[in-house]
Amino acid sequence: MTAIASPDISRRFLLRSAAALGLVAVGALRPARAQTVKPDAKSALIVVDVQNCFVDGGTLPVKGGAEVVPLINKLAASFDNIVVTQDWHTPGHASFASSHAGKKPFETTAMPYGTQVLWPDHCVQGSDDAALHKDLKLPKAELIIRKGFNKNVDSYSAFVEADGKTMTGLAGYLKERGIDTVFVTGLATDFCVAWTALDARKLGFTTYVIEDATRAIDLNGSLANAWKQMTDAGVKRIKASDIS
Ligand code: VGL
Ligand code: ZN
Repeated sequence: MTAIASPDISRRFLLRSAAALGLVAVGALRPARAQTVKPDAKSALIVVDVQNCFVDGGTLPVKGGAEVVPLINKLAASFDNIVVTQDWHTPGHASFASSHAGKKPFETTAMPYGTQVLWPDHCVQGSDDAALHKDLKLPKAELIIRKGFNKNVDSYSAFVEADGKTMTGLAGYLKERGIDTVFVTGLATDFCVAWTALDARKLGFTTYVIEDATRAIDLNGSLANAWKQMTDAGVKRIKASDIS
């Protein structure tokens, strides 16, 4: 007898093939598991503004702000280079609503460098409010960048003040040390984290934001807007569990 498959066998074969194809199709629809990222000697963790002012009990509390602290402490073990930033305003700073007659916090005003959101008085230089969160444990951090200390100019970004031209020195520091990749964490996602990440991209760094190690203010859609701008600029949005 010649080896011709019986109709029964070929039907079973077809069914099995279809099932296999089905599985492949479902697999293709499932989002690809993000590859883990391994920070190397050219990577730096940037911990933005994890200060008393931005957690409960502070002057400009970010919802859930303190929740980033244990995660950042844990992430720090994966990095050789860690930079910390502090929002560090003069009394009577131009970003404070109290410095503008008739203005209330969370309104805006026109500054020579553009529209400025006006905040409650916060993170005044040398105050307990401006101190780093007491549970932040980053003994290896080698640099603290303070920003927003020019009375008439705000600085959400750790790289460039809000005038768009005054550099803080962070880019030079990182570049002189051969660092080409930054991982941004801290507070707040939609202001200082986003502006720092966007400037990092502009300055040529490969840039990640570790989303669950940030918390947002989310003022009038600012969070969605910040993620759109970051994604469009090539900032990579990852989770702490993506880091090996
Ligand atoms: C920040 C508002 C005002 C921040 C600083 O750290 O995101 N937000 N100053
Ligand atoms: Zn500020």
